[in-house]
Amino acid sequence: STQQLPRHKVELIDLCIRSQILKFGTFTLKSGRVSPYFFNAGLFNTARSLTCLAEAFAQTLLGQQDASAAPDFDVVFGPAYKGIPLATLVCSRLGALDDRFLDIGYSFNRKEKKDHGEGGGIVGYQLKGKRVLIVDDVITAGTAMREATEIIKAEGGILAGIVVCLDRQERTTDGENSALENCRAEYGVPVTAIITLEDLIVGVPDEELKEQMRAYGKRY
Ligand code: OMP
Repeated sequence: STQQLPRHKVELIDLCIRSQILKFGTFTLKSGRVSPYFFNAGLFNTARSLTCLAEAFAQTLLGQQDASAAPDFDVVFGPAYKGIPLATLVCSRLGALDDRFLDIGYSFNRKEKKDHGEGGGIVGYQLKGKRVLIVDDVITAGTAMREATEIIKAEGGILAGIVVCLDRQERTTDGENSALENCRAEYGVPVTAIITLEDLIVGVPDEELKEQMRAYGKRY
């Protein structure tokens, strides 16, 4: 049962099922793997779902910050496109919950570089010399995360941590570890997920779907 999961996880998983943010069927992923489930964060598109998501991100983040110290990051960075509303949401919610976060910034990259107006590849808080927390929707093979860390590096930012909404817990083709574990080892910063495939399997009520997800998790 879901009793073993913290409340913010249970509420998020329930919402994802109700709003079909979590879908079941046959989906080809960016990596080419064919999955029985897909998580579409673009469907966090109402006040109700954003409120639930903000709470889940904030609980996850506050749970890993030292309650008596200043935040260990200066900027929340969301990679375009799906990370953009996430960065805004997380930045705003942290500031509302805790005064110590009122001066953190948020920013995102442009997919197309702009050469007029203010120019530059980053919209929002500039990353140069700043400790940057990445927020994103899903980690599968870690390709999107690699791109995000390269943007931060190119802008002179210092990677401080990564939080994703869902860790699909997939191993890379050549190894034992998941993409998230590889990120942790390679970047040497805290890398966490609000929910994992394991959590989804606990939270999904349908036995047949649970079994399909378990089998997929075993294979990849
Ligand atoms: P990697 O770059 O392989 O880690 O895949 C992460 C990206 O895949 C996410 O940022 C999404 O764009 C997309 N994705 C989903 O949105 N939901 C899923 O359930 C699976 C994927 C995916 O293609 O792996």
